[in-house]
Amino acid sequence: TRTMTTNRGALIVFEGCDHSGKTTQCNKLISSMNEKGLSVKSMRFPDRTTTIGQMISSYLGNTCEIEDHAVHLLFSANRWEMSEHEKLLQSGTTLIVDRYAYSGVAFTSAKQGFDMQWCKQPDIGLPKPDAVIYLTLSPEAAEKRGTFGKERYEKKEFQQKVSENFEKLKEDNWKVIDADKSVDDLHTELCDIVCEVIDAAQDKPLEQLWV
Ligand code: NYM
Repeated sequence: TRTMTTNRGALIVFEGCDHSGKTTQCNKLISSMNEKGLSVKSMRFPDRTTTIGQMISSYLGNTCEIEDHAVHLLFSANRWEMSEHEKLLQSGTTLIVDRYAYSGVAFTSAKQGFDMQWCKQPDIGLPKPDAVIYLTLSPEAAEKRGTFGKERYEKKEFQQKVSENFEKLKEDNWKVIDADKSVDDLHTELCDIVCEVIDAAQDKPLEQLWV
């Protein structure tokens, strides 16, 4: 006899440099998938609504200083405190996530004296994304989209190091997408990819990150 099981949802992460359109595209995906009646939920990291998230937000806004190792661990802790969302995945909800552990590693290891292996350590064992959609944009194209904001890390040289680090983190679950196109064209492209990922994830067990 066949037991009735609900197909699990997919864990889909968006990464990319500033101005690549991650947040815009995540929001558009959520609304169009909701319209289709699919069960989806958005998440973003850092999640600034928790106690840990508020500390991170003050750090990013330069209203407080936190030692570099310590803040790296806070970003990771902020993901672990959301890991109960694995239950949502198992019950059939797809999660669209704006940044994840890859940002954690790419940003911290852009600082002096941090090696990538150390940076990965605290996130080992988190739910592993079924796909990482990495939006790329040349520095020239990014610049046309506006100036950097006032938050920590929003400097051209630092961002350059960050994108080099993202390149080193690519694994076979990554899909590299050129973001230098209109919002609507990119959205159409991403809808197709996301649907494929959801289909493919259904019968696969959820894995653990960097294990
Ligand atoms: N960031 C984000 C990190 O340094 N480590 C992390 O683990 C994560 C998830 O926070 N410049 C950095 C990247 C961004 C900043 O992100 C805030 P956003 O998407 O602008 O709110």
